[in-house]
Amino acid sequence: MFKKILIANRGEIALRIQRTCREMGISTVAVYSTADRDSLPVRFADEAVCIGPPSSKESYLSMANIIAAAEITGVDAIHPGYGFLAENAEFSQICADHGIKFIGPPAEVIHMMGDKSTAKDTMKKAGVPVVPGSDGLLESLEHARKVAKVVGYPVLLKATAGGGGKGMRLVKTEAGLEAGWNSARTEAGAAFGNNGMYLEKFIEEPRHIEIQVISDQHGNHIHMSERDCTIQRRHQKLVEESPSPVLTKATRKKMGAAAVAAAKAVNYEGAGTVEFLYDKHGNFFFMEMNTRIQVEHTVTEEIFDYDLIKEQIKVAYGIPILGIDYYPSERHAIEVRINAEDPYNDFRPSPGKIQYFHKPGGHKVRVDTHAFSGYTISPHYDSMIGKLIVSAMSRDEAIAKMERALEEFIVEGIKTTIPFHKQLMKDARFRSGKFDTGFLEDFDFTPPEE
Ligand code: MV4
Repeated sequence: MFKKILIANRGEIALRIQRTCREMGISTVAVYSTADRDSLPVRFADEAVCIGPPSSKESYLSMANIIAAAEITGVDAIHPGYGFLAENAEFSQICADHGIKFIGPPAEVIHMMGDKSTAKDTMKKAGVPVVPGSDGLLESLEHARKVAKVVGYPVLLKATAGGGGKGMRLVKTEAGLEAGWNSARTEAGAAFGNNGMYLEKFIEEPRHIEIQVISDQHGNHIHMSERDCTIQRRHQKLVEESPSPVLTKATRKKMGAAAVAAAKAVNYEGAGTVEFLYDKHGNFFFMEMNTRIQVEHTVTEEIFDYDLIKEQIKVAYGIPILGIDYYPSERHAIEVRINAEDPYNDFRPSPGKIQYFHKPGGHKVRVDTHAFSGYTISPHYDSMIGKLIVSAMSRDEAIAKMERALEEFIVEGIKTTIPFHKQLMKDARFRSGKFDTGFLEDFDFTPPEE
């Protein structure tokens, strides 16, 4: 097994990866910016190397600084976590060139999935359902007009370098196509230095359902069921659960098989997530594939009692996943993201010092966080400060447990999303399980009475 792993990340995920390494007897190297000098991942690491000032660009995104830290400490592998360099094909390649195992897929796979139009074409060829639209990139406005006429309005123009909603335009009628084309292309060019566009029929009131896959280096690919991430705001997930309240056994089976076909088609390696749009008629379509461990991997861990980071490390070392047979779990897990944001002021970031921090506990209540009493949330990084995950034998029981756990969660000194999640757990529509990605657009964000 690897002897030493460098964790090229910070916050809760750095701590999460470190915990598994320790349990596996693997020594850990933390890298940190000067803003994170007093953080828990630095304190608990076997070795820690400062890689720069608070700005991400000069620290957690600096490939030169991270590779230098890896060389100095003599690590066998680098775990990138999520965000930062996790889906950077060049970084995966540089690690390989330095004889350091990148815990994730090879550069070519990351690169291919990062180009959304190419990824979609590859999936279509592999027999994975895709949304009707253009084959490959659009050559001109005229080309877009022709394809839109065939699939029918409304249509979505999407940037091939996009994902997460940037460079995306909804076009309701032919009259709006030219304006949408021009503005999406300009936005994509400025944001990504790539203005390639493709077009799809717009799926109305969809859900976001994704499948966890794991692939080893020997051509074995398995899936670990779905996560429903329909509750999002401006493409930021706030709640994730498994199983999805709407999937039938038959659709779950088909979606799992499609995700495995997707992984096979690209010779995938490591843990990955295949995202699908799920429409109101029960059809599903490939959206994109994330080539990293995701924030919400914990939901899958809780329903299967299975350590996904451990599995990532094992397959990265070359251990096969053969002999594993997954039966559907009987548990229901829900995760809420605890962000340092004011939910009653447009989710505005609320950095600062946490005066008092108390985590909930009890049976099947998990809190993944790097925060503690006296910790200061830096304005330089993501506002997610932790995740609260509960599981039970039914969705209703999981909601009841989540409500109870949220009542025990105390964070003083900064604003957090906790009061919003408390409201959400009481919401009739949320409890019914019948909602789509527009759910939060209609949500009543009136602050609760104290
Ligand atoms: C769509 C769609 C409807 N129809 N594609 C949003 C980000 C990017 N990953 C793709 N997205 C969407 N693609 C078609 N053909 C609706 C969305 C979408 C969305 C998807 C998942 C979760 C939340 C969303 C919020 C708005 C739009």
